[in-house]
Amino acid sequence: MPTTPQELTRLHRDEATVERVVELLDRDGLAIVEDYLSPEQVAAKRADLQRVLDEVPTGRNEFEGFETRRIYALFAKTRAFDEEAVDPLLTGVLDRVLGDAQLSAPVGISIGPGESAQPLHRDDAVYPLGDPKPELVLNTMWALDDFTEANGATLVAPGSHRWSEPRPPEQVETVPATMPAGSVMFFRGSLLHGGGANRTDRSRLGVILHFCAAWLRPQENHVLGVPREVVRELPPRLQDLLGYGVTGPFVGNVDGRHPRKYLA
Ligand SMILES: O=C(O)CCC(=O)C(=O)O
Repeated sequence: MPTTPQELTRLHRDEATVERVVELLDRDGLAIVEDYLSPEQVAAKRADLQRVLDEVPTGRNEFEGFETRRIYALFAKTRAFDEEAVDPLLTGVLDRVLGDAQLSAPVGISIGPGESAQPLHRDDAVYPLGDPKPELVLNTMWALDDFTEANGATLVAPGSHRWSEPRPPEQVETVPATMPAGSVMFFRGSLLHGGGANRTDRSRLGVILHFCAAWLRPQENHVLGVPREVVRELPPRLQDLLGYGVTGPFVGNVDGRHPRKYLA
């Protein structure tokens, strides 16, 4: 039976296998794994992202959020998510859902006090292919604060990845994806969701590591956004994910060669 909005299934990290996560992604469009990061990891990541957030302006429109700060070009600015981008559970799920994949839009998101709810959207809607689409996008939200109903936990519409027809906004039932700091939520590109309103006096920090199929143009152009001298120092798998990979025999080549040759 599919889950009702009120009862999102939450896995503990010990029971979070690739199979279980994919099963929930198929059933609900999302899968929450609680306490995936330790409190020490959360504290270290928060501290480093805070350093970056101090320099970041608030958003320019309703979608970015006028009270929300976003860290774009994340891998140019922090090393805090290098390990998570190549995490075995994540890459196992990516293999199953997208096949060969790359980072598309990695962003730190700090929803400030007084922010209103973000318009609901599907992450795969940036690709003008009509619905239903093939599997193009898989997203993960890493909670660095407790995500609560009051502070802007992501609002999700469980099951919306399977709707055959669009529904008017007033017929879309959402539920806040509440989870403790250190948890990660996987969600399909076809799942309707959006940042929640923050009615507290503190900001809510999360990081999205958002992936697309490796043959598709990513939302953010990392090859320009992350300096080559930074990418050169990263492990090969992360270099791949940032656009220095080839998929199929030719997609991504540079002058007939593997793009990694240009990092040397
Ligand atoms: O911050 C959130 O909870 C979700 C943000 C989001 O979906 C987006 O910015 O595309």
